[in-house]
Parts: sequence; structure tokens; C-alpha cells
Amino acid sequence: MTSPHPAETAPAPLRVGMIGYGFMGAAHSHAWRTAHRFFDLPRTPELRTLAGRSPEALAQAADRYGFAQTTTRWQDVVEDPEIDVVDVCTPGDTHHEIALAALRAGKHVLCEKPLANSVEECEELAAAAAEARARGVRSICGFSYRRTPALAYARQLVQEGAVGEIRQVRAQYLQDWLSDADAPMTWRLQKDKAGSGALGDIGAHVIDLAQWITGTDITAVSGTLQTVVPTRPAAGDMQGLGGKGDASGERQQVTVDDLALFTARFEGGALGAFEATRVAQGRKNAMRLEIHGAKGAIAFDFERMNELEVYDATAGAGRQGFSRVLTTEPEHPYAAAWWPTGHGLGYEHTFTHEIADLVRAIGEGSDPSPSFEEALQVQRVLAAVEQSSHDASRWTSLPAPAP
Ligand code: 4PW
Repeated sequence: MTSPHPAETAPAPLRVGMIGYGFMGAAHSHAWRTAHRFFDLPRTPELRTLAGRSPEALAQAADRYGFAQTTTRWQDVVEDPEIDVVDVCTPGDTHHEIALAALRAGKHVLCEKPLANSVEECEELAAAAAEARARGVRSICGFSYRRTPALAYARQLVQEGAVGEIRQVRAQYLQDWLSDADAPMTWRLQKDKAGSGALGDIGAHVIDLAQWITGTDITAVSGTLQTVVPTRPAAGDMQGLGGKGDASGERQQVTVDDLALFTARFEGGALGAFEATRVAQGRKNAMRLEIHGAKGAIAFDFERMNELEVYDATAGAGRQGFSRVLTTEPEHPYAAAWWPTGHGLGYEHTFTHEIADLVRAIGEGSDPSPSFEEALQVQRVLAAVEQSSHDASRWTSLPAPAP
């Protein structure tokens, strides 16, 4: 018996148009290229068109990432009948316009986080996604950390009741790439482009995770935002997210927060303490969550992303303590698709899992998560923290010390 010709068995292609080719463009295109090689997917992603503003950089990126063609007009991607999915990897100020046009054109949409720069824009996008869903169009917001095996496992444990009734949430996202006062100005430091600073860029991730893992929404917040370094060199050598600005040159105004702190109430009654900072010297990508319940606790730190700490308060006296679970085993979410037992995964795998789940949802006709509605709820929390931070009456001053 002869085996069938590959063309007869290969799943139909899923043609991808991506807008933006920076950090997220690199992460997403790697994921689009890789997902079907490790996960059984109903469609095979095909990198069709890459859109961006600067023709030279665009051509280089398309070549490096493996896109067949380029355009400097994002509208070309949205209007192209040959494109099935539009992947929005641009700064937040463009998400609303692009994602809305893509949904209306009947394209499935993956939009980077935060979904947009205001609650109003997110409301419109959520309504458009709901309307498009009725036409079989799928949408997802890129809160990629949900697909870290340890965090997906944490959600499973919490939802199974392993920590019992949740009493306290501690969520931190700590980075230090803005600690150097001469790190250069970038779009992430401009309110009109990014919407907010540490709050929306990284705080949004832990807000999403805390709500997703606990299965409860935040209902009230009290917060403070601070811009630690108010001006930055206009230009310089970029390295990763930051780098070294030209200190002799002109400085520009930073219009977002570097540091965001807030407390939160969850609908289940739990209290949360949140921290998002890009000036925490020594912390590179310390995205940390601790959830304490009546029966136990879980703790996670992305700097050790293949581990989850689990505490079982019902264990016998003298045997209690956090146990370190290596989430690299076939029993853990996503892990079986990769390496033999004990071999870890990295940052890029979270995106590959996101794409695999999206392609599966498109194939099955189901709705992937986080939906635009869930992303709208995150935006409501961001807006509430910002509003709260403008209210000076929340601070209680202490009497001046006696001389
Ligand atoms: O989404 C986040 C970003 O915008 C990332 O996961 C890390 O922090 C890296 O860049 C910023």
C-alpha cells in the first residue's frame, strides 16, 4: 500500500498577516512558524504578509521572520481576501483602529495587550468581537503568560480547590530596564502611544493572571503611580527594551508611570496587593504571583518559570512546607508536546502555546481566551488605578515629627 501524497493529507493553510515587526513581531512570528511542528493543529499557519512603516527595516524583518511579502499599508493586510488572521503587534495607540477594521473585514484577530489605550476603545472592540463571533470570526488578546505551563497548572489547582477559599493575592511584575536615568526615550514611555507605563505594559499581565487564576474579577482598587525619572535622552543605543541614551543630547518628557502600586478587592472577597515597576534594580523579569487560601497556597516567579511552589496546609503536622513542583512533566499543561521529563521551556514557548490554542479554536469553531471582553475587564482595572492615583485625599499624612 502506498502512503498518501503529503498534499492530500496536509491541513489547509491559515494565512497570517502581521502588523508590526518589533519585539512582539519577532515573538509571534516564531510562534506561528513553530506551533504546528509541535502541536497537532487543524490548519497550518503560513506567514503571508508583514506590514510596517519603514520599508528597509520591514524587508529585513520579513526576510528574517519568513514572511512571503510586505506592505507599508496595514490596510492592505486587512483588505486582502487571501489573509485569514490579522496579528496586531503594534504599540497600543493603533490597536483599536486596526483590530476593528480586521474584525469588520471578517478576519480572525490576535491583538497584543493591553487591548487598546482606553476603556472606550476596548468597549468598542469587545462589542465588535461579539458581533464578529456570531459570523464565526475568532479573537484573542495576547496575555501570553497564561500559557506558561506553571501558571496554567496554577489555575487548574486553584480551580480544583487545592488552596481553598482565596483570601489574599500578591502580584508583582518587577523589571529594571528603566533604572538607568539615561536609558533612551521609546514609545513605551509616551502616554499617547502606550496608554500608560509600567501599569499597562506589565501590570496588565498580573491583573489578567490574578483574575484568571482565581476565577474572580477585581471590583475596586486604590493605587498610586509614580514617574521616577521624568525626562530621558531623546535618542541613543537601544538594547532590548532599554539601552543607553545619548546623555549629551536633548532630554524628552516621560509621560507615563515607571512604578505602579495598588491594592485591590476581588469579587470573592479576597484582597490583593499589586506592584508593577520598571525601576526595580536587579529584577529582570520577575513576574510573581502568590495566592493564599484557607487550605494552602501557590507561588510563582517567572525568573524560575518551570517551577510552581505549592503549599498544602492540610498535610500532617511537621510535614508542611512549600514543595517545588517542576512543571515540565507530561501531566502539566502544554509540556507533553515538548521535551522529555525535566527539560524546561522558555519565554518564547508561551507565544507558541497561544498560537496553538488560537489555531485549534479557529479549526474547532470555539472561542479562544482571553477574549476581548476579558481584556476589557483588565482595561477597566487599569483605568480605575489611574483614576485612583489622581485622588490625593486617599493619603493620610502623619503629623510632622516634633523638632
Ligand atoms: O508584555 C511585556 C512587555 O511589553 C513582556 O512580556 C515583557 O515586558 C517584555 O516586554 C515588556
